[in-house]
Amino acid sequence: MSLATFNVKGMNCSNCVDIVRSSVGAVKGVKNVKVDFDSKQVKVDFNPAMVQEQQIRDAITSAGYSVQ
Ligand SMILES: [Cu+2]
Repeated sequence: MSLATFNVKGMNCSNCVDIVRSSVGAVKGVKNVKVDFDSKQVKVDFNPAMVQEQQIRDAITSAGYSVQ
């Protein structure tokens, strides 16, 4: 398992948090997603044999948010 932290821009309410969490959680190979609204950090546990960090970034940007 790998852990990656993403700084996400554009989350401004709890609904955004839910959207980011479910979008990233739907990526195959992602095991756990923690979204911290205050720090705007998204911590993702994933299986590096199944998914790469770039695909997680893509899921966040596809949902309408940007990753720094
Ligand atoms: Cu929102």
